[in-house]
Amino acid sequence: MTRRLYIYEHCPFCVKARMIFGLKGVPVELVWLLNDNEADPIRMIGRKLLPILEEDGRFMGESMDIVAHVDAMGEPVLTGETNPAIAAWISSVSGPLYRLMLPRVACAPFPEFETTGARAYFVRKKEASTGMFAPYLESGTEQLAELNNRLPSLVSLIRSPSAVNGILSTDDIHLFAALHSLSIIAGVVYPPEVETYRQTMSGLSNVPLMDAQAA
Ligand SMILES: N[C@@H](CCC(=O)N[C@@H](CS)C(=O)NCC(=O)O)C(=O)O
Repeated sequence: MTRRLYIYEHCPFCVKARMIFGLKGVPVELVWLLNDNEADPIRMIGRKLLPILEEDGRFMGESMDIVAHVDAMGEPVLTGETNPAIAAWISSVSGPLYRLMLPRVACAPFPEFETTGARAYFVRKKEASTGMFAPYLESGTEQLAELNNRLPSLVSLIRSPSAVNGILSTDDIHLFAALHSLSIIAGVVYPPEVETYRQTMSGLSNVPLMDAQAA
């Protein structure tokens, strides 16, 4: 069977879809599209939105649909209960997180930005919705302080480094995707429990963090 996952390296929704393949040990071919490639996603699912899973010429969008589809192959692994406090924590950081993350992503050497046109497309599109990137690259200290203030409250929610609630659940998918986005921001201070969790989850899911590109 041909099984391909079309992704952008920086994209948190693509991270979610990637994770389930690693957690399940299901082989998949990763295909990085250029950020300004509108034609291929539109041909596949009618919208310019990644991730997209292709299986023998059939296409599926929506990260959590892909997660559920892959988890249903054989024995499911995401069998644990979810904790509303995890979703609440993620939404409490999402404002400062995406303000600082997107400008840094725009400067990173990811495959989706291999051409100047693809990088310019990203900057143009995201700045139109979030505002200019420059102030958040030059400073952003207020947002960084907000993130660092929020991280300690995650510690008591982590029950195990290999599953936030003790048993793997969709909370791990959403939480690791947020921590993956956070990893491109230099100056974030991870409490030891959070550091161990994000490293363990990166290993288990086979999705590298962006620490090396942090700015
Ligand atoms: N609900 C979708 C959202 C996916 C999404 O927003 N993907 C972004 C990348 S992070 C995208 O492809 N946006 C189009 C663009 O950036 O041009 C999912 O969960 O898969």
